[in-house]
Amino acid sequence: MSPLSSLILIAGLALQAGAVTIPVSVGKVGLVFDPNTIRAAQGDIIEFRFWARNHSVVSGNWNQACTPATSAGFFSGFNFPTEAGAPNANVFRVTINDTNPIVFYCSQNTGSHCKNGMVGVVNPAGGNTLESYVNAAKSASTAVSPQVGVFGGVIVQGAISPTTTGGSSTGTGTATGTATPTQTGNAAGTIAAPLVGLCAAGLAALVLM
Ligand SMILES: [Cu+2]
Repeated sequence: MSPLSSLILIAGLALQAGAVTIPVSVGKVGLVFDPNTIRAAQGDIIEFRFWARNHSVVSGNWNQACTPATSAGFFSGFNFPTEAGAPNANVFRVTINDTNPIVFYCSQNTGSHCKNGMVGVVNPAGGNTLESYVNAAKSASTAVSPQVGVFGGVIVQGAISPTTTGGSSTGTGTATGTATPTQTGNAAGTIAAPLVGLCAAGLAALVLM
């Protein structure tokens, strides 16, 4: 590996080490995101974990409550219908690219989730706060879902294991582990192999005697 690519690798690792994943529960206790005010640094990942009912997450326009951001942003789609009692195994992850204030809301209109305060903010600043948006949402007619499907984040399948969430354990866990020997295939191994063979032969000879 060249010194330059080593440096790039080290820089990449340092960046990853600094970034954190921030879990946000969606609808776990009522029509709320928890937490609903988030401080995130550039590179951090917000992981939306969906609970009962059928919620979504849309990045919003600060100037018009419950409507999508006019550029960039993200939308999870309605891909997380969830039964009561445990979170959906799949999550929606959004990487934060800068520290500008972001607002997001749930666009579920059955129950008027956005209007009823199911919103959250990232890095609030100036007049862009949770309170200002919640107040504006109260007079929104309906919440708008982007018509283009999922964007601005990734759906990660099976990110949440039912065994680690502390929910009622009804899982039928089948062990799928296969004990495959790890093959390191290094030079030392290939040199050592004949030696091991010799030792084995010696042992065999001893046993025979
Ligand atoms: Cu909702």
